[in-house]
Amino acid sequence: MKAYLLTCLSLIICIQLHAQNHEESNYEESKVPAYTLPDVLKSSDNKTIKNKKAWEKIRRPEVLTLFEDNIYGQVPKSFEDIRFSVLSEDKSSMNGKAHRKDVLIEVSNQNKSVRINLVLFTPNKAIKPSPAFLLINNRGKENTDPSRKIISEFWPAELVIDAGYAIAAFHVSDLAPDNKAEFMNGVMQLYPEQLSADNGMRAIGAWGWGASRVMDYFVTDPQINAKKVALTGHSRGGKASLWAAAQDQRFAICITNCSGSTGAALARRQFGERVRRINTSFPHWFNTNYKKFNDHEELLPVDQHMLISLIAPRPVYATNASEDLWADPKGTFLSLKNAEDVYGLYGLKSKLPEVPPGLNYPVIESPLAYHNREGKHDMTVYDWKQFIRFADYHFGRGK
Ligand code: GTR
Repeated sequence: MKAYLLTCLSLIICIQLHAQNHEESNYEESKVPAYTLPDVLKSSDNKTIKNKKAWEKIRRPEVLTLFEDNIYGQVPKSFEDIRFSVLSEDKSSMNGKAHRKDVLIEVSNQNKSVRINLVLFTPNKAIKPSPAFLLINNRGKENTDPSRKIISEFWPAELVIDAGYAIAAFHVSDLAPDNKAEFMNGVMQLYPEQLSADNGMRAIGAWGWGASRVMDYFVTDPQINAKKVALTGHSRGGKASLWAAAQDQRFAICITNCSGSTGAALARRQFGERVRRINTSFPHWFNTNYKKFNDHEELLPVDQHMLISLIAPRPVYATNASEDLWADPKGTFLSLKNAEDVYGLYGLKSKLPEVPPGLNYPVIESPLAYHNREGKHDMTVYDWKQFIRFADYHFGRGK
């Protein structure tokens, strides 16, 4: 009887919680609260930033620290050792079109090490080092199958190779397993002090850190043009791609696909997934300080347009999908729009329209690019085709 009552009680609590979660999320534009974004071009001592020199010297470092302290956590820069080894390779994979290398990247610090397994294909038709796409893979490893027995739309490697790019991927679990009980069993072991710091690194930071270690490898590989690497990620991987590109200026392009809350979408709109929700469902993604902003997005000293601004003058492409209101398509577009001023300091003019473009209407020939694809929360061949066009344009490979 007691057990029965307990089961009933927990069921009622579950139903209530679910209803609450649902209520918590707003999907109506008319219910978006009035908000004022923090001014990306106003320094902490209230000076207006008027040129790129002042941006780079004063404001950019300030904004980077605000994101570290309040959201993503510190990014450890040093380690004792890094080693690269090619575990296996196939010079004529994809029917002779590509050279595959399985690269092991081993990083050690404080007597601990982490092993990043990189899957890499380079185009055999290349006569020069190839520009590359790197994916932070947050889905199953089968999506980046090195044997190409499984071909996934999430990582259409053949398409990218045909376009003349190298394509690479690593899996987030190599850096930090994606759950609150195990995320510390990876990079965090190399930096144990991070765990107790309120602004310590967490899973998203660890995945971004991994992307930088792959870049450390790219600069040593003569088949790769490390000056032309586009970092991509979907959803939680897209949050990590933005943070990694903000931190590591060696990434020439950043692509963030359906990244939503604490990715490319503005927090202050409180549309779709909110800060409390993300911190509750995924307490291991962001630092401890971020929890202070549960239900208080308006108190954040930053908003996500400032994360995009940190990537300037490098091109950023953000996307959404029409059925993915959880990731706030309009808030993503507005985030890009509000980063335009910083790109302007570099003399770069965004071609984004004043209001979000229609569905399947990519705006590509712009340092700040955007599309809202018809369909679900996903990364598809349609998305990748636009990413290739974007890279072609910015890397001067356009026809
Ligand atoms: C959702 C989460 C989003 C997004 C997504 C994903 O459950 O609420 O922030 O990251 O997962 O990664 O697919």
